[in-house]
Amino acid sequence: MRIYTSEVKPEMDGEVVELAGWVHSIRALGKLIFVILRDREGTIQIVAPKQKVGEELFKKIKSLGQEDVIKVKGKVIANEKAPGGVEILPLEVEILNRAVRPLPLDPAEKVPSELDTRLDNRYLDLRKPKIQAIFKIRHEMLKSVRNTFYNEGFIEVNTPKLVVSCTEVGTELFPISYFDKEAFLGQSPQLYKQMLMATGLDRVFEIGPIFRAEEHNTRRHLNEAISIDIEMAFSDDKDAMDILEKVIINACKDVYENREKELNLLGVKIEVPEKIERITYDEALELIKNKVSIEWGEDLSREAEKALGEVMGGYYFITEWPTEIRPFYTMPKEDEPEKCKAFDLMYKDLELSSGAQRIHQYDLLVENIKKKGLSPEGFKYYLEAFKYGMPPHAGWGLGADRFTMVLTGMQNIRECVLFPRDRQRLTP
Ligand code: AMO
Repeated sequence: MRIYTSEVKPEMDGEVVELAGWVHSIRALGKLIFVILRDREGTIQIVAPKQKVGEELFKKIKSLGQEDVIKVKGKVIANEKAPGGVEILPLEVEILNRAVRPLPLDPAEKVPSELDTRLDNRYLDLRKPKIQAIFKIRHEMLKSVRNTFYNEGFIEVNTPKLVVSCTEVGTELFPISYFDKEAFLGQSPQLYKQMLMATGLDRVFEIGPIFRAEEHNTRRHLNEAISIDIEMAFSDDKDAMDILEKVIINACKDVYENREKELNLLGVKIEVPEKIERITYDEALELIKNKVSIEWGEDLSREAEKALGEVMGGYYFITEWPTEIRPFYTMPKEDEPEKCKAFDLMYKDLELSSGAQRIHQYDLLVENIKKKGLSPEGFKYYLEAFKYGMPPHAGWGLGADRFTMVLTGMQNIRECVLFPRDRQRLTP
């Protein structure tokens, strides 16, 4: 049975094992060949002395080149001098497939490549242990997030991505032709997750793509991103923040505890917060007033986010935003309607999540849609759900790609997506 390179231990000295993977590197020194075999879990040294493996097998091994795919049956040899204290003496080698050389990029990373070249040849780039580490951490985070949702009684749902109306003001939609109708790619599951609150499903979550026709090219924006979304009934903004806090803390803890190897490969030290501080929008303006001046009611500029990130460090919430600059579905505060029950979760200067308690009253919602210059007619089916018994509810959307950036210490969001979509890139 095939095992991973990481499973081969010095204690197994003398045992015969079966391994499969790629030729990471090969070195022939006269009558001795060293092959480094790489699989998902690491690398191992295969040592083939001509005298021991015989003429035929020696010739076969000598014919190998970088990134050929091979299967090896061999004897485990404990050797203190070998990397990992163990090496393999090959008994049988099967060449499963040859790689064309020269390679467009070097997975052994002896020759570094630019991000664009790496993304053009992503399947090769993804063979690098460091790059795989990013996706193993991303996987650990998603697993942890799902576990927290299961433990908190959330039901996983999937909502349509082919839609007719917009949800998030300020972001552009991708139009598509849908037979004889105009349709768009969904920019957020917002309307659907809210409609589900009228069903009694009570607490739902969805992990799925959001599409945003952002024109600008930044290190934190994609045109297709993965959003972790929740909606919870009989709840307010504080309840939603409590769940988000648990999701973040548990994910940090799980990555810290289960992905030490990957974090070390990336040279990242992870912060596991005990609690996430909550400051109001007013307090945020106060904290940065000596560096950046923001008029009350304006959104935070990039400079303001940077200044605030320096003061706050780590994770923090900004609450009680001006109602004017939040989406139509956001619940205003009862006592100060110019402020609303919306929040953002930040990591330093990076926005990771937005959420709010929502308006659950039909009339108020229609009024707000009109106030934002939108047409209630465009929201007909959504609005219907508010007529026949809609409970109070709240929720949020957390950017999975941005959260991965934080957990892996990456500075560019493209590093955290297998095949990123940005202003210039639609392939591979
Ligand atoms: P918002 O538009 O703030 O809120 O999006 C929520 C989170 O999704 C991530 N995100 C993105 N990540 C990468 N590239 C993008 N272009 C991009 N756009 C958004 C961010 C962001 O914080 N409906 C609300 C959520 C809610 O209230 O439940 C919404 O979509 O991390």
